Amino acid sequence: MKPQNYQRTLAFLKPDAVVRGLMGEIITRIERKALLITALKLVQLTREQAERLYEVHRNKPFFEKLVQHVTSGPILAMVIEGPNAVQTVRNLAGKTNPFEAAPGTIRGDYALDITKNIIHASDTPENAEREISILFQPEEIVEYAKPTEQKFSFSNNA
Ligand code: FUP
Repeated sequence: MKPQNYQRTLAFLKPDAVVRGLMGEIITRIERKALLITALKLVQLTREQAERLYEVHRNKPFFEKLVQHVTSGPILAMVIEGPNAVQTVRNLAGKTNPFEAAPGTIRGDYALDITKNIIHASDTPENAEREISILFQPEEIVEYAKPTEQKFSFSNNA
């Protein structure tokens, strides 16, 4: 049974993380937290996808630089599920500005630059669904559970 607060979220590792060879380390942190990755792919974002992902920031001074960065190379996009997955992944990511992000968080440990801040993570369940639909087809998301969450049936006919 999935708990009531079970959610899914969208995260992606930005090109700075991919080209620095940090994909494995960051995926490990997500897995260590016992979250479930239900979709994962390397994507070259189009400008249109990047603009849609960051549309709330369209009028901000950093928008162009941000779009340039996330389209500068591949991103690793993933759907992540678990209890309070939206906030849980944001907690793993840390504060937006790496200068303020605590050591132990992904941004706190790996980033120095606010644009190249390693990871994007949706900020609400509604935005997660919107962002997932920009990056994934429904059939790319796989439904499964970890062995510890599965129910096992035992035969007692022996
Ligand atoms: P977050 O949800 O932590 O990714 O933060 P925001 O939605 O506020 O910002 C989205 C992205 O815009 C950040 F990942 C980095 C970039 N950004 C800047 O480059 N400069 C800023 O002053 C704020 C955000």
